[in-house]
Amino acid sequence: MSSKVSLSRYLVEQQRSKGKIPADLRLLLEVVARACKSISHAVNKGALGGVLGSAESENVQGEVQKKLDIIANEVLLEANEWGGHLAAMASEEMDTIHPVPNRYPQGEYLLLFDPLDGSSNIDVNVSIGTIFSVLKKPESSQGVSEQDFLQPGKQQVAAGYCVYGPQTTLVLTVGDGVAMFTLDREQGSFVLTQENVQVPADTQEFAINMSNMRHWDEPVRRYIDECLLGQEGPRGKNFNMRWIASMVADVHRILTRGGVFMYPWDKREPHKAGKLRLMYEANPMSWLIEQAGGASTNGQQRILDMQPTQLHERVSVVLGSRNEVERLTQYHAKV
Ligand code: P6P
Repeated sequence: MSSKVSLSRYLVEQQRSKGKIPADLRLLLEVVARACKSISHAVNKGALGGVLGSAESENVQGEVQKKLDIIANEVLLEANEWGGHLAAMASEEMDTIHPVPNRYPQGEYLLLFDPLDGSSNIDVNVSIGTIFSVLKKPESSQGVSEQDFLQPGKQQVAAGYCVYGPQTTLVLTVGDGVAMFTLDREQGSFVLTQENVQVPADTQEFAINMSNMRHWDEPVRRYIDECLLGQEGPRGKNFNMRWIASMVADVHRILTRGGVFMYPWDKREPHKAGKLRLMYEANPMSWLIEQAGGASTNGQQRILDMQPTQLHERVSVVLGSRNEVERLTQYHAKV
């Protein structure tokens, strides 16, 4: 029987034999993984744990918070603030950054997260997840400020998510490809179940919220119209559609079997670049997709090259199978 490789062993090998990550980053990722296990446990309790439903509060995005949004955020804060690896954290659920309290040693990393993405699915038992991104604090910086977080996604040193679905699966990159770890609940540890994940360059599956069709820009309308025309149309093949309304679940499907995911700008709120957040949704997901051979843009520009101006800024997202993303970019260029 082939010996199981645990997340800990994978990270030690990334540190020791590949020199990809320093010990401090390895230890940070171990802590994040343990926090995701705790969140998975809370999610799996569902109604039995009294954790479903609204928290009767709003986050910085003006969205109603679910009880589990707040629980997940607290788990990540408490797990990560004492270890000495971080200078500060930032979360979709918090207005400003959370510096590590002075009573703990300060580290050189910055951790950003969406503690529970897709939370509209919590009460209906559909897959949700935690998304995380790790940056290095600029060495020139004294103390830590929001400005330290405003780095392009290509500066990330680690990125990943944990999807809480039929399995709890942690998906991670430290710049050496993408690896997937499934939670072995009997052992209580994440076990390597796939590495060197590759997104097929072509696909016949798109993911978009079709109810917004009348609000899209012309290039997106053209792309989807052509997909819907199927093999009789200009694409010469039929397409399938999926929309889970949980980015983690949609991206996990694309990493597993290909596809293209779109949440484009639309004219409902023209002042907003898009719905999804750049720093802790689009950037980590874009690095994972690129590390797996896919592509990720805002329709025109590579997302990982974008220079953030605000911690919670939003962005349009087109990511997945490289040839489909490039087709959409061409359609935008022709406008
Ligand atoms: P809509 C979840 O709230 C989220 O941020 C992403 O996970 C998901 O892809 C998207 O919003 C769903 O948005 O408008 O379809 O509900």
